[in-house]
Amino acid sequence: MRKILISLLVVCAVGAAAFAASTAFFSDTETSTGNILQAGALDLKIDNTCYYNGQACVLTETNEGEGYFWGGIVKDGNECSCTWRAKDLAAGDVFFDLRDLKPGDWEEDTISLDVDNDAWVCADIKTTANDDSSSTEPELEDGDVEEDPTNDFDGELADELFFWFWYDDGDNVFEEHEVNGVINRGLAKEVLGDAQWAIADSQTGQGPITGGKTVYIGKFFCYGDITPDPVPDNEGVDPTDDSGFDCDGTEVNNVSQTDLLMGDIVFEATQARHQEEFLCNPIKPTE
Ligand SMILES: [Ca+2]
Ligand SMILES: [Ca+2]
Ligand SMILES: [Ca+2]
Ligand SMILES: [Ca+2]
Repeated sequence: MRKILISLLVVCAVGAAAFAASTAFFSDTETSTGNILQAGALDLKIDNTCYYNGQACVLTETNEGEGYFWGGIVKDGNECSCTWRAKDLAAGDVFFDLRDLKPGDWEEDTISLDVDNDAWVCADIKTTANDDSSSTEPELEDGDVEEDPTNDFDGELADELFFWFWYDDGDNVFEEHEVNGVINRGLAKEVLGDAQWAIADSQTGQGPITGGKTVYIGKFFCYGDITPDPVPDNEGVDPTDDSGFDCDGTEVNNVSQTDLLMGDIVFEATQARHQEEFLCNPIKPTE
């Protein structure tokens, strides 16, 4: 009986093999390999170009290689550092580093902001010192009091430096078509202080900064009074020719001699996608 059963199993196995060999199925295969989900980048890069009293800080060839010099004139003491190519800012990258200001001095510099993805951008400006620094005789004769070394905010320079910030088109010149694009203007003590500025947020009207596009912020200060005198459209060259402002230091007296203004400027970019209502200065809920 056991032998018969084995024979039947063999017959069945042979039958199954014969069936498989004589039958086919339609089939199709689609393959997707290497699927990727990767986070995008949001990397803000900043460059700066500056002009001091009509001289440009420019990259210049030297015997040792390259360096930045006022007016491109290579000599000791004529180095400058406020022009640089687009990069991530690091320690020592400062927009202002001027230590011998005189009434009537002015500086123009244009900041370029580049993001690689659509972004809202805010600027956070904080004055860290407005110090008397030391007291000169003319300073005291003009009514200042002796420098207080324990007080970093006893100076008068923030009362004398007038600033003007605008959306520039990249030529570093304040032009007629830019008079409606003023971001801020006023004395340093009024506009710097501790401020959060909306360069591009949901209320500034131009939408986010587009990835790959450069946004320029023109910045001008005068040690004295500024009178805007915008250059006609398409006639802007650069501030060695005409900045679009007149700077008048005749009303400045001696109380700000040796005074020192220090501050930090932080640019912050945040993704625009999924943040359509983003504000640099969010409205605080009322309690
Ligand atoms: Ca002083
Ligand atoms: Ca002081
Ligand atoms: Ca311009
Ligand atoms: Ca002073």
